[in-house]
Amino acid sequence: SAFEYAPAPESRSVVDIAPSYGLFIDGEFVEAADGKVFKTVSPATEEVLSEIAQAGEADVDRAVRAARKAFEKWSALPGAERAKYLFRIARIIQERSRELAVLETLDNGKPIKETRDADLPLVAAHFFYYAGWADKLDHAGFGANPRPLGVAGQVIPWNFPLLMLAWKIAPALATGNTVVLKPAETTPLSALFFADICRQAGLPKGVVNILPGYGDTGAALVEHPDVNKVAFTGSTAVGKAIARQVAGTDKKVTLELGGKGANIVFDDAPIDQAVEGIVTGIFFNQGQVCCAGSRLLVQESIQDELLDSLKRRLSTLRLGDPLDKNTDIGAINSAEQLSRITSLVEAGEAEGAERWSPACELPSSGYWFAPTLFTNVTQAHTIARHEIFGPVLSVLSFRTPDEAVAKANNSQYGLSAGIWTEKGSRILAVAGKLRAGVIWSNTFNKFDPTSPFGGYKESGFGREGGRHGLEAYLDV
Ligand code: TXE
Repeated sequence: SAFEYAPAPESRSVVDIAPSYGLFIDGEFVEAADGKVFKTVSPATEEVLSEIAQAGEADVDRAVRAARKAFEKWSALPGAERAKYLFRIARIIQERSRELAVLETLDNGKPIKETRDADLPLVAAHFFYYAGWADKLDHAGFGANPRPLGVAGQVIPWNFPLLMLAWKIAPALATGNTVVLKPAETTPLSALFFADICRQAGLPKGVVNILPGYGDTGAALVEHPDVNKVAFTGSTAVGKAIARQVAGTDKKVTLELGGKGANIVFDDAPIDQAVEGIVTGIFFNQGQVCCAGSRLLVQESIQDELLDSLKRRLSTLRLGDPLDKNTDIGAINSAEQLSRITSLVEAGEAEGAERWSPACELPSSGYWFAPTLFTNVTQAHTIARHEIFGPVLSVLSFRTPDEAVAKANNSQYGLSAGIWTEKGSRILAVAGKLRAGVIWSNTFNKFDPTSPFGGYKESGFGREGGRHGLEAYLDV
Protein backbone atom coordinates (compact mmCIF):
# COMPACT_ATOMS: atom_id res chain seq x y z
CA SER A 1 0.00 0.00 0.00
CA ALA A 2 1.13 3.52 -0.69
CA PHE A 3 2.10 5.81 2.16
CA GLU A 4 1.16 9.44 2.75
CA TYR A 5 3.63 12.08 3.75
CA ALA A 6 3.75 15.82 4.23
CA PRO A 7 7.00 17.53 3.30
CA ALA A 8 9.00 18.50 6.40
CA PRO A 9 7.64 22.00 7.18
CA GLU A 10 10.95 23.09 8.68
CA SER A 11 12.97 22.80 5.49
CA ARG A 12 10.07 24.04 3.33
CA SER A 13 10.13 27.34 5.24
CA VAL A 14 13.77 27.97 4.29
CA VAL A 15 12.61 29.43 1.00
CA ASP A 16 9.95 32.00 0.31
CA ILE A 17 8.17 31.18 -2.96
CA ALA A 18 5.91 33.95 -4.27
CA PRO A 19 2.47 32.98 -5.65
CA SER A 20 3.50 34.29 -9.07
CA TYR A 21 6.61 35.27 -11.03
CA GLY A 22 7.14 37.35 -14.14
CA LEU A 23 9.61 37.02 -16.98
CA PHE A 24 13.00 38.63 -16.32
CA ILE A 25 13.71 41.11 -19.11
CA ASP A 26 16.12 44.05 -19.04
CA GLY A 27 16.59 43.81 -15.29
CA GLU A 28 12.87 43.77 -14.43
CA PHE A 29 10.25 41.11 -13.71
CA VAL A 30 7.44 41.70 -16.21
CA GLU A 31 4.23 40.03 -17.38
CA ALA A 32 4.11 38.24 -20.72
CA ALA A 33 2.90 40.53 -23.53
CA ASP A 34 -0.16 38.31 -24.06
CA GLY A 35 -0.68 37.78 -20.31
CA LYS A 36 -0.20 33.99 -20.51
CA VAL A 37 0.79 32.04 -17.40
CA PHE A 38 1.42 28.43 -16.44
CA LYS A 39 1.78 26.59 -13.15
CA THR A 40 4.80 24.82 -11.74
CA VAL A 41 4.15 21.95 -9.35
CA SER A 42 6.15 19.92 -6.86
CA PRO A 43 6.56 16.49 -8.48
CA ALA A 44 6.70 14.87 -5.03
CA THR A 45 3.23 16.08 -4.01
CA GLU A 46 1.63 17.66 -7.09
CA GLU A 47 1.19 20.80 -4.96
CA VAL A 48 1.16 23.98 -7.08
CA LEU A 49 4.26 25.97 -6.13
CA SER A 50 3.71 29.11 -8.18
CA GLU A 51 2.18 30.63 -11.29
CA ILE A 52 4.74 31.66 -13.91
CA ALA A 53 4.51 34.12 -16.79
CA GLN A 54 4.86 32.28 -20.10
CA ALA A 55 7.00 34.01 -22.71
CA GLY A 56 5.67 34.30 -26.26
CA GLU A 57 7.31 35.52 -29.46
CA ALA A 58 6.87 39.21 -28.56
CA ASP A 59 8.64 38.61 -25.24
CA VAL A 60 11.47 36.74 -26.95
CA ASP A 61 11.91 39.72 -29.23
CA ARG A 62 11.89 42.14 -26.32
CA ALA A 63 14.45 40.09 -24.38
CA VAL A 64 16.76 39.66 -27.37
CA ARG A 65 16.65 43.42 -27.98
CA ALA A 66 17.53 44.08 -24.34
CA ALA A 67 20.42 41.59 -24.58
CA ARG A 68 21.63 43.16 -27.83
CA LYS A 69 21.63 46.64 -26.31
CA ALA A 70 23.44 45.40 -23.19
CA PHE A 71 26.01 43.60 -25.33
CA GLU A 72 27.62 46.84 -26.51
CA LYS A 73 28.68 47.88 -23.02
CA TRP A 74 29.15 44.42 -21.50
CA SER A 75 31.50 43.21 -24.23
CA ALA A 76 33.50 46.43 -24.01
CA LEU A 77 34.13 46.07 -20.26
CA PRO A 78 37.66 44.99 -19.31
CA GLY A 79 37.66 41.29 -18.49
CA ALA A 80 38.63 42.06 -14.90
CA GLU A 81 35.41 44.07 -14.50
CA ARG A 82 33.25 41.24 -15.83
CA ALA A 83 35.11 38.92 -13.46
CA LYS A 84 34.04 41.03 -10.48
CA TYR A 85 30.37 40.52 -11.32
CA LEU A 86 30.84 36.78 -11.79
CA PHE A 87 32.72 36.42 -8.50
CA ARG A 88 29.94 38.38 -6.81
CA ILE A 89 27.29 36.09 -8.32
CA ALA A 90 29.28 33.02 -7.18
CA ARG A 91 29.49 34.31 -3.63
CA ILE A 92 25.77 35.14 -3.47
CA ILE A 93 24.99 31.62 -4.72
CA GLN A 94 27.07 30.25 -1.84
CA GLU A 95 25.36 32.53 0.65
CA ARG A 96 21.90 31.58 -0.59
CA SER A 97 22.70 27.93 -1.26
CA ARG A 98 20.36 26.53 1.41
CA GLU A 99 17.44 28.44 -0.02
CA LEU A 100 18.36 27.46 -3.58
CA ALA A 101 18.82 23.79 -2.67
CA VAL A 102 15.37 23.59 -1.05
CA LEU A 103 13.82 25.45 -3.98
CA GLU A 104 15.44 23.15 -6.53
CA THR A 105 14.36 20.06 -4.59
CA LEU A 106 10.77 21.34 -4.41
CA ASP A 107 10.53 22.17 -8.10
CA ASN A 108 12.51 19.19 -9.44
CA GLY A 109 11.81 16.39 -6.96
CA LYS A 110 15.42 15.37 -6.44
CA PRO A 111 16.73 14.57 -2.93
CA ILE A 112 17.98 17.50 -0.85
CA LYS A 113 21.16 15.49 -0.21
CA GLU A 114 21.95 15.89 -3.91
CA THR A 115 20.98 19.55 -4.37
CA ARG A 116 22.86 20.44 -1.17
CA ASP A 117 26.01 18.38 -1.80
CA ALA A 118 26.24 18.21 -5.60
CA ASP A 119 24.14 20.73 -7.53
CA LEU A 120 24.72 23.86 -5.46
CA PRO A 121 28.48 23.47 -4.83
CA LEU A 122 28.97 22.78 -8.55
CA VAL A 123 26.87 25.79 -9.55
CA ALA A 124 29.01 28.11 -7.41
CA ALA A 125 32.20 26.39 -8.63
CA HIS A 126 31.27 27.06 -12.26
CA PHE A 127 30.82 30.77 -11.64
CA PHE A 128 34.11 30.96 -9.70
CA TYR A 129 35.93 29.01 -12.40
CA TYR A 130 34.71 31.11 -15.34
CA ALA A 131 35.12 34.34 -13.36
CA GLY A 132 38.79 33.41 -13.25
CA TRP A 133 38.98 33.18 -17.05
CA ALA A 134 37.32 36.54 -17.80
CA ASP A 135 40.57 38.55 -17.69
CA LYS A 136 42.78 35.78 -19.13
CA LEU A 137 41.11 35.09 -22.47
CA ASP A 138 44.23 36.21 -24.35
CA HIS A 139 46.02 33.30 -22.68
CA ALA A 140 43.38 30.66 -23.36
CA GLY A 141 45.24 29.45 -26.43
CA PHE A 142 42.80 30.89 -28.96
CA GLY A 143 45.15 33.62 -30.18
CA ALA A 144 45.21 37.27 -29.08
CA ASN A 145 41.99 39.15 -28.47
CA PRO A 146 39.29 36.53 -29.10
CA ARG A 147 35.89 38.19 -29.47
CA PRO A 148 32.47 37.39 -28.02
CA LEU A 149 29.73 36.26 -30.42
CA GLY A 150 26.90 38.56 -29.26
CA VAL A 151 23.55 37.39 -27.88
CA ALA A 152 23.42 33.77 -26.72
CA GLY A 153 20.03 32.01 -26.83
CA GLN A 154 20.18 29.18 -24.33
CA VAL A 155 17.61 26.42 -23.77
CA ILE A 156 18.03 24.09 -20.80
CA PRO A 157 16.34 20.97 -19.40
CA TRP A 158 14.79 20.15 -16.04
CA ASN A 159 17.13 17.50 -14.65
CA PHE A 160 19.77 19.92 -13.27
CA PRO A 161 17.98 23.25 -13.67
CA LEU A 162 20.44 25.52 -11.86
CA LEU A 163 23.56 23.58 -12.84
CA MET A 164 22.64 23.64 -16.54
CA LEU A 165 22.02 27.38 -16.16
CA ALA A 166 25.51 27.75 -14.67
CA TRP A 167 27.09 25.68 -17.46
CA LYS A 168 25.46 28.01 -19.98
CA ILE A 169 25.55 31.45 -18.36
CA ALA A 170 28.97 31.48 -16.64
CA PRO A 171 31.13 30.96 -19.77
CA ALA A 172 28.85 33.19 -21.88
CA LEU A 173 29.24 36.14 -19.50
CA ALA A 174 32.95 35.57 -18.87
CA THR A 175 33.62 35.86 -22.59
CA GLY A 176 31.55 39.06 -22.95
CA ASN A 177 28.33 37.70 -24.45
CA THR A 178 24.85 38.52 -23.18
CA VAL A 179 22.17 35.94 -22.57
CA VAL A 180 18.52 35.06 -23.07
CA LEU A 181 17.86 31.76 -21.30
CA LYS A 182 14.78 29.58 -21.37
CA PRO A 183 14.46 27.19 -18.43
CA ALA A 184 12.41 24.00 -18.79
CA GLU A 185 8.65 24.34 -18.26
CA THR A 186 8.62 22.03 -15.23
CA THR A 187 11.50 23.74 -13.38
CA PRO A 188 11.45 27.52 -13.89
CA LEU A 189 11.88 28.58 -10.26
CA SER A 190 15.63 28.39 -9.67
CA ALA A 191 16.32 30.34 -12.88
CA LEU A 192 13.97 33.08 -11.65
CA PHE A 193 15.74 33.13 -8.28
CA PHE A 194 18.98 33.39 -10.22
CA ALA A 195 17.54 36.47 -11.96
CA ASP A 196 17.09 37.96 -8.50
CA ILE A 197 20.72 37.10 -7.70
CA CYS A 198 21.81 38.98 -10.84
CA ARG A 199 19.98 42.05 -9.53
CA GLN A 200 21.52 41.58 -6.09
CA ALA A 201 24.96 41.42 -7.72
CA GLY A 202 24.25 44.67 -9.57
CA LEU A 203 24.69 43.00 -12.97
CA PRO A 204 23.91 45.61 -15.66
CA LYS A 205 20.36 45.39 -17.04
CA GLY A 206 19.83 43.19 -20.06
CA VAL A 207 23.01 41.12 -19.64
CA VAL A 208 20.93 38.17 -18.39
CA ASN A 209 17.28 37.66 -19.39
CA ILE A 210 15.19 34.69 -18.27
CA LEU A 211 12.15 33.57 -20.27
CA PRO A 212 10.15 30.67 -18.83
CA GLY A 213 7.98 28.85 -21.32
CA TYR A 214 7.45 25.67 -23.31
CA GLY A 215 9.09 24.31 -26.46
CA ASP A 216 7.54 27.00 -28.68
CA THR A 217 9.29 29.69 -26.62
CA GLY A 218 12.57 27.80 -27.10
CA ALA A 219 11.96 27.50 -30.83
CA ALA A 220 11.21 31.25 -31.11
CA LEU A 221 14.45 32.02 -29.30
CA VAL A 222 16.48 29.73 -31.57
CA GLU A 223 14.76 31.32 -34.61
CA HIS A 224 15.30 34.96 -33.61
CA PRO A 225 17.51 36.65 -36.25
CA ASP A 226 19.44 38.64 -33.67
CA VAL A 227 20.58 35.59 -31.68
CA ASN A 228 24.18 34.77 -32.61
CA LYS A 229 24.77 31.62 -30.64
CA VAL A 230 22.45 28.78 -29.65
CA ALA A 231 23.27 26.47 -26.75
CA PHE A 232 20.90 23.59 -26.06
CA THR A 233 20.76 20.72 -23.60
CA GLY A 234 17.84 18.32 -23.94
CA SER A 235 16.46 15.48 -26.01
CA THR A 236 18.14 14.26 -29.19
CA ALA A 237 14.89 14.81 -31.12
CA VAL A 238 14.74 18.52 -30.22
CA GLY A 239 18.51 18.82 -30.76
CA LYS A 240 18.06 17.59 -34.31
CA ALA A 241 15.17 20.02 -34.86
CA ILE A 242 17.37 22.89 -33.64
CA ALA A 243 20.24 21.83 -35.91
CA ARG A 244 17.81 21.96 -38.85
CA GLN A 245 16.47 25.31 -37.71
CA VAL A 246 19.90 26.98 -37.61
CA ALA A 247 21.22 25.28 -40.75
CA GLY A 248 22.18 27.89 -43.33
CA THR A 249 22.23 30.75 -40.82
CA ASP A 250 25.39 32.25 -39.30
CA LYS A 251 24.38 31.08 -35.81
CA LYS A 252 26.86 28.97 -33.93
CA VAL A 253 25.38 26.03 -32.07
CA THR A 254 26.34 23.55 -29.37
CA LEU A 255 24.11 20.59 -28.52
CA GLU A 256 24.26 18.37 -25.45
CA LEU A 257 21.81 15.54 -25.97
CA GLY A 258 20.92 12.06 -24.78
CA GLY A 259 23.08 9.14 -23.72
CA LYS A 260 23.15 5.44 -22.94
CA GLY A 261 26.32 5.18 -20.87
CA ALA A 262 28.06 1.83 -20.36
CA ASN A 263 29.44 1.08 -16.91
CA ILE A 264 31.99 -1.71 -17.49
CA VAL A 265 33.00 -3.88 -14.53
CA PHE A 266 35.98 -6.25 -14.97
CA ASP A 267 36.52 -9.32 -12.80
CA ASP A 268 39.40 -7.73 -10.87
CA ALA A 269 37.34 -4.69 -9.81
CA PRO A 270 36.85 -3.97 -6.10
CA ILE A 271 33.24 -5.20 -5.92
CA ASP A 272 31.98 -3.03 -3.04
CA GLN A 273 33.35 0.10 -4.64
CA ALA A 274 31.94 -0.90 -8.02
CA VAL A 275 28.49 -1.48 -6.51
CA GLU A 276 28.53 2.06 -5.08
CA GLY A 277 29.57 3.39 -8.49
CA ILE A 278 26.84 1.46 -10.27
CA VAL A 279 24.25 2.82 -7.82
CA THR A 280 25.49 6.39 -8.23
CA GLY A 281 25.74 5.86 -11.97
CA ILE A 282 22.08 5.06 -12.46
CA PHE A 283 20.13 6.15 -9.38
CA PHE A 284 21.65 9.63 -8.89
CA ASN A 285 18.81 12.06 -9.68
CA GLN A 286 16.49 9.05 -10.28
CA GLY A 287 18.52 8.23 -13.38
CA GLN A 288 17.40 11.45 -15.08
CA VAL A 289 20.96 12.17 -16.08
CA CYS A 290 22.22 12.35 -19.68
CA CYS A 291 25.52 10.70 -18.72
CA ALA A 292 23.89 8.03 -16.49
CA GLY A 293 25.50 4.59 -16.48
CA SER A 294 22.29 3.01 -17.68
CA ARG A 295 23.90 -0.10 -19.19
CA LEU A 296 25.87 -2.26 -16.78
CA LEU A 297 28.40 -4.44 -18.63
CA VAL A 298 29.74 -7.02 -16.21
CA GLN A 299 32.39 -9.66 -16.84
CA GLU A 300 30.67 -13.04 -16.90
CA SER A 301 32.82 -14.68 -14.20
CA ILE A 302 31.66 -12.21 -11.51
CA GLN A 303 28.12 -11.57 -12.70
CA ASP A 304 26.31 -13.60 -10.02
CA GLU A 305 28.38 -12.24 -7.16
CA LEU A 306 28.04 -8.65 -8.38
CA LEU A 307 24.28 -8.90 -8.89
CA ASP A 308 23.80 -10.34 -5.40
CA SER A 309 25.72 -7.43 -3.86
CA LEU A 310 23.91 -4.93 -6.03
CA LYS A 311 20.47 -6.25 -5.05
CA ARG A 312 21.41 -6.14 -1.37
CA ARG A 313 22.56 -2.54 -1.76
CA LEU A 314 19.41 -1.53 -3.67
CA SER A 315 17.31 -2.91 -0.85
CA THR A 316 18.84 -0.29 1.48
CA LEU A 317 17.97 2.74 -0.68
CA ARG A 318 15.36 5.03 0.82
CA LEU A 319 12.72 6.41 -1.50
CA GLY A 320 10.44 9.23 -0.37
CA ASP A 321 10.26 12.86 0.75
CA PRO A 322 12.97 14.65 -1.24
CA LEU A 323 13.32 17.22 1.57
CA ASP A 324 14.31 14.50 4.05
CA LYS A 325 18.10 14.48 4.37
CA ASN A 326 18.14 10.65 4.46
CA THR A 327 16.30 10.21 1.17
CA ASP A 328 18.27 8.55 -1.64
CA ILE A 329 15.58 8.37 -4.34
CA GLY A 330 13.23 11.29 -4.90
CA ALA A 331 10.36 11.89 -7.30
CA ILE A 332 10.38 11.70 -11.09
CA ASN A 333 10.22 15.22 -12.49
CA SER A 334 6.88 15.09 -14.29
CA ALA A 335 3.91 12.91 -15.18
CA GLU A 336 5.17 12.91 -18.82
CA GLN A 337 8.60 11.64 -17.79
CA LEU A 338 7.03 8.99 -15.55
CA SER A 339 4.92 7.72 -18.42
CA ARG A 340 7.98 7.61 -20.75
CA ILE A 341 9.85 5.52 -18.16
CA THR A 342 6.85 3.26 -17.60
CA SER A 343 6.35 2.52 -21.28
CA LEU A 344 10.05 1.70 -21.83
CA VAL A 345 10.03 -0.61 -18.81
CA GLU A 346 6.92 -2.31 -20.19
CA ALA A 347 8.76 -2.79 -23.49
CA GLY A 348 11.62 -4.43 -21.58
CA GLU A 349 9.23 -6.92 -19.98
CA ALA A 350 7.37 -7.57 -23.23
CA GLU A 351 10.65 -8.33 -25.01
CA GLY A 352 11.56 -10.93 -22.39
CA ALA A 353 14.04 -9.20 -20.07
CA GLU A 354 13.72 -10.07 -16.39
CA ARG A 355 12.58 -7.21 -14.12
CA TRP A 356 13.55 -6.85 -10.45
CA SER A 357 12.95 -4.13 -7.85
CA PRO A 358 13.58 -4.05 -4.11
CA ALA A 359 10.51 -4.06 -1.86
CA CYS A 360 9.54 -0.42 -1.81
CA GLU A 361 6.38 1.58 -1.10
CA LEU A 362 5.59 4.45 -3.43
CA PRO A 363 3.87 7.59 -2.05
CA SER A 364 0.22 7.94 -3.02
CA SER A 365 0.52 11.32 -4.72
CA GLY A 366 3.29 12.69 -6.92
CA TYR A 367 5.37 10.94 -9.58
CA TRP A 368 7.40 7.97 -8.41
CA PHE A 369 9.22 4.99 -9.85
CA ALA A 370 10.96 2.26 -7.87
CA PRO A 371 14.65 1.46 -8.55
CA THR A 372 14.57 -1.21 -11.25
CA LEU A 373 17.06 -3.76 -12.53
CA PHE A 374 16.74 -5.74 -15.76
CA THR A 375 18.70 -8.96 -16.37
CA ASN A 376 18.57 -11.30 -19.38
CA VAL A 377 18.99 -8.22 -21.53
CA THR A 378 20.33 -8.46 -25.08
CA GLN A 379 21.80 -5.65 -27.16
CA ALA A 380 18.74 -5.70 -29.41
CA HIS A 381 16.32 -4.98 -26.56
CA THR A 382 14.65 -1.58 -26.48
CA ILE A 383 15.88 -1.05 -22.90
CA ALA A 384 19.48 -1.60 -24.06
CA ARG A 385 19.23 0.97 -26.84
CA HIS A 386 16.86 3.76 -25.80
CA GLU A 387 17.61 6.38 -23.22
CA ILE A 388 15.12 5.65 -20.42
CA PHE A 389 16.05 8.68 -18.29
CA GLY A 390 14.78 7.00 -15.14
CA PRO A 391 15.96 4.71 -12.30
CA VAL A 392 16.27 1.67 -14.55
CA LEU A 393 19.46 -0.34 -15.08
CA SER A 394 19.93 -2.85 -17.91
CA VAL A 395 22.51 -5.56 -17.16
CA LEU A 396 24.51 -7.20 -19.95
CA SER A 397 27.59 -9.40 -19.68
CA PHE A 398 30.88 -9.83 -21.58
CA ARG A 399 33.86 -12.20 -21.59
CA THR A 400 36.81 -10.24 -22.99
CA PRO A 401 37.84 -6.58 -22.97
CA ASP A 402 37.28 -6.40 -26.73
CA GLU A 403 33.73 -7.67 -26.32
CA ALA A 404 33.13 -5.07 -23.59
CA VAL A 405 34.35 -2.29 -25.87
CA ALA A 406 32.24 -3.53 -28.79
CA LYS A 407 29.10 -3.68 -26.66
CA ALA A 408 29.76 -0.31 -25.03
CA ASN A 409 30.21 1.31 -28.45
CA ASN A 410 27.12 -0.37 -29.87
CA SER A 411 24.93 2.70 -29.34
CA GLN A 412 23.71 5.70 -31.27
CA TYR A 413 24.95 7.73 -28.30
CA GLY A 414 28.44 8.43 -27.00
CA LEU A 415 28.30 10.61 -23.93
CA SER A 416 29.74 8.69 -20.98
CA ALA A 417 31.29 5.42 -19.86
CA GLY A 418 32.80 3.91 -16.71
CA ILE A 419 35.62 1.37 -16.33
CA TRP A 420 36.09 -0.62 -13.12
CA THR A 421 39.36 -2.54 -12.79
CA GLU A 422 42.50 -2.56 -10.64
CA LYS A 423 44.70 -2.56 -13.77
CA GLY A 424 45.82 0.90 -14.82
CA SER A 425 47.03 -0.38 -18.17
CA ARG A 426 43.59 -1.83 -18.90
CA ILE A 427 41.89 1.46 -18.04
CA LEU A 428 44.05 3.25 -20.61
CA ALA A 429 43.66 0.56 -23.27
CA VAL A 430 39.87 0.34 -22.93
CA ALA A 431 39.33 4.10 -22.56
CA GLY A 432 41.26 4.66 -25.79
CA LYS A 433 38.78 2.53 -27.69
CA LEU A 434 35.53 3.83 -26.19
CA ARG A 435 33.57 6.35 -28.26
CA ALA A 436 32.36 8.50 -25.38
CA GLY A 437 33.01 12.11 -24.44
CA VAL A 438 33.44 11.44 -20.72
CA ILE A 439 35.10 8.33 -19.31
CA TRP A 440 35.36 7.70 -15.59
CA SER A 441 37.46 4.99 -14.04
CA ASN A 442 36.67 3.49 -10.65
CA THR A 443 34.14 6.26 -10.07
CA PHE A 444 31.06 7.63 -11.85
CA ASN A 445 29.11 10.87 -12.25
CA LYS A 446 31.97 13.00 -10.95
CA PHE A 447 31.89 16.54 -12.30
CA ASP A 448 34.34 19.39 -12.20
CA PRO A 449 34.18 22.83 -13.83
CA THR A 450 37.76 22.51 -15.08
CA SER A 451 36.91 19.50 -17.21
CA PRO A 452 35.19 19.67 -20.61
CA PHE A 453 31.92 17.74 -20.97
CA GLY A 454 30.11 16.73 -24.14
CA GLY A 455 29.25 13.94 -26.52
CA TYR A 456 30.27 11.86 -29.49
CA LYS A 457 27.78 10.65 -32.08
CA GLU A 458 24.10 11.54 -31.44
CA SER A 459 24.93 12.78 -27.94
CA GLY A 460 25.70 16.11 -29.59
CA PHE A 461 28.67 18.35 -30.27
CA GLY A 462 30.63 21.12 -28.63
CA ARG A 463 32.08 21.06 -25.14
CA GLU A 464 30.94 22.75 -21.95
CA GLY A 465 33.22 23.22 -18.97
CA GLY A 466 36.94 23.79 -18.82
CA ARG A 467 38.94 25.90 -21.24
CA HIS A 468 37.14 24.22 -24.15
CA GLY A 469 33.85 25.61 -22.85
CA LEU A 470 35.09 29.14 -23.63
CA GLU A 471 35.54 28.36 -27.30
CA ALA A 472 31.82 27.89 -27.86
CA TYR A 473 31.29 31.57 -26.98
CA LEU A 474 34.19 33.14 -28.88
CA ASP A 475 35.19 34.04 -32.40
CA VAL A 476 38.77 32.87 -32.50
O1 TXE B 1 13.06 17.04 -23.48
P1 TXE B 1 13.01 18.32 -24.41
P2 TXE B 1 11.89 16.42 -22.57
C1 TXE B 1 15.88 13.32 -22.91
C2 TXE B 1 15.41 12.19 -22.01
C3 TXE B 1 13.96 12.48 -21.84
C4 TXE B 1 13.60 13.04 -23.18
C5 TXE B 1 12.40 13.93 -23.24
O2 TXE B 1 15.59 10.96 -22.68
O3 TXE B 1 13.22 11.32 -21.55
O4 TXE B 1 14.73 13.77 -23.57
O5 TXE B 1 12.50 14.98 -22.27
C6 TXE B 1 12.80 22.79 -24.75
N1 TXE B 1 12.84 24.21 -29.68
N2 TXE B 1 16.49 14.42 -22.18
O6 TXE B 1 10.67 16.28 -23.39
O7 TXE B 1 11.67 18.46 -25.03
C7 TXE B 1 11.97 22.41 -23.54
O8 TXE B 1 10.99 23.40 -23.29
C8 TXE B 1 13.54 24.68 -28.65
C9 TXE B 1 17.92 14.41 -22.10
O9 TXE B 1 11.79 17.18 -21.35
O10 TXE B 1 14.20 18.23 -25.30
C10 TXE B 1 13.04 22.30 -22.48
O11 TXE B 1 13.43 23.58 -22.02
N3 TXE B 1 13.41 24.21 -27.39
C11 TXE B 1 18.46 15.61 -21.52
C12 TXE B 1 14.23 21.69 -23.24
O12 TXE B 1 13.96 21.98 -24.61
C13 TXE B 1 12.54 23.21 -27.17
C14 TXE B 1 17.69 16.46 -20.64
C15 TXE B 1 14.38 20.17 -23.06
O13 TXE B 1 13.16 19.54 -23.38
C16 TXE B 1 11.77 22.67 -28.21
C17 TXE B 1 16.27 16.39 -20.84
C18 TXE B 1 11.94 23.21 -29.52
N4 TXE B 1 11.29 22.74 -30.57
C19 TXE B 1 15.71 15.36 -21.57
N5 TXE B 1 10.99 21.67 -27.70
C20 TXE B 1 19.92 15.76 -21.36
N6 TXE B 1 20.69 15.78 -22.46
O14 TXE B 1 20.40 15.93 -20.26
C21 TXE B 1 11.27 21.60 -26.39
N7 TXE B 1 12.20 22.53 -26.05
